[in-house]
Amino acid sequence: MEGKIKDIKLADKGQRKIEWAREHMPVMQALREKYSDSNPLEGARISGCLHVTKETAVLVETLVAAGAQVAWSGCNPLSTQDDVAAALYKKGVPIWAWHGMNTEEFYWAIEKTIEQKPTMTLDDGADLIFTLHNNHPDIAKQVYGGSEETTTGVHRLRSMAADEALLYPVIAVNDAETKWDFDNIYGTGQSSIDGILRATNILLAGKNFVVAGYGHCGKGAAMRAAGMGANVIVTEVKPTAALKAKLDGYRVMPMDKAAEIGDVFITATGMKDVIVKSHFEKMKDGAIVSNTGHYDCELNLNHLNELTTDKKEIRDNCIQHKLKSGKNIHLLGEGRLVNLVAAEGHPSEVMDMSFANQFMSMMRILNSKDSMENTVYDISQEQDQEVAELKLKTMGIDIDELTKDQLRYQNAYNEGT
Ligand code: RBV
Repeated sequence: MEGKIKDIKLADKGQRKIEWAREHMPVMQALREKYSDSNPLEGARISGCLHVTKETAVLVETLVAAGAQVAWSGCNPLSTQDDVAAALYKKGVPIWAWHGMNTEEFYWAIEKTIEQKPTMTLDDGADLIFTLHNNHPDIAKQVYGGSEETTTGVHRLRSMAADEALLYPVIAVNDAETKWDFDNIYGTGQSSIDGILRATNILLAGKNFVVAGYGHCGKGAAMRAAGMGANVIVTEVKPTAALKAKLDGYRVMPMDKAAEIGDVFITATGMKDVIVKSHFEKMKDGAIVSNTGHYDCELNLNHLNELTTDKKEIRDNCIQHKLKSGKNIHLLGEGRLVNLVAAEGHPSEVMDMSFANQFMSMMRILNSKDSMENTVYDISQEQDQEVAELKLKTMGIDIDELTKDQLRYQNAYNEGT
């Protein structure tokens, strides 16, 4: 069997987790039922680089049920759930992923998935696409297309497309309404708070909770922290986003000021060096710092380490840094995605829609590969509405439909008062 995981003995536990996720992902179940007889992905070789979670396992199962040949690696060294990886391996999925892999092992795992010479790629953060482009342009040129799950990845791929550096078309799953309005807001919001609480068990009510970045993810974290009684402070660089945060009822100020009064910090910007030495120096004794952005560069950990005289693990995923000044700062999840490192990532119900978009993107690439150009494509309006409609249906919710007369009115320009 091809692959490398931590421990096959964890497979049964992983299997139970996957069953739980499946029950909470009815759209994925509907897709599986629809396509498992006709096998429309027959002959497709899909290499995936995406967090190995119970939800991802449901996506993998669905791709396999539709006929695809799949090879998988994780997209973050600390997000792999070893029991889920073991369950996938036991089912016969070639998978190279374990919790705590180092950087060299991380890229080795991606290389292993490239050995199957993929016809399609499925990324979260674009590390697989980059590795293919940098190390195997010959294989990349044969790839029909790929999809990208997250904001950071899409951002970089759009830069590549602008430089005409893309060797195959990519679909920006992240930018779908049924992805970022749900996964990024409600998924990140809940799971990031979940991660912070599992790592600290602090009371959020009454705390100053600093959110850096008020995009979809920051908005979700702010909303959920406020809902638990925290005083939310937002830091931003974009005027419109700062204004939205202010009108949503939060305090807005520069990080220099927020650093002095924050009890808990979470970065959600996609930018590096959001919290640096001068901020760590200003923080209160006992401050808690975390990140929910894709890469671990938002908190400058070199700076934190330079200020540190002693470190100890206080709880799982919570390291106490004793600073030269005598203060303590607590770092959660090594500055990596706190929701996936200290908790289990986004809940299944939102991943249901994100991964339905992933599945449909694979189908779209296979069906339209001959007409697609080497650029970044958005998900179509039709697909967005289809996913939302399916989700509503599984929730037992009916909605209204426009009448013929209303449809006519919608496009008329000659009717006034
Ligand atoms: N994410 N996946 C999960 N439970 O499988 N949780 C979060 C899961 C994805 C999410 O879609 C986001 O865009 C990405 O992780 C960030 O790397």
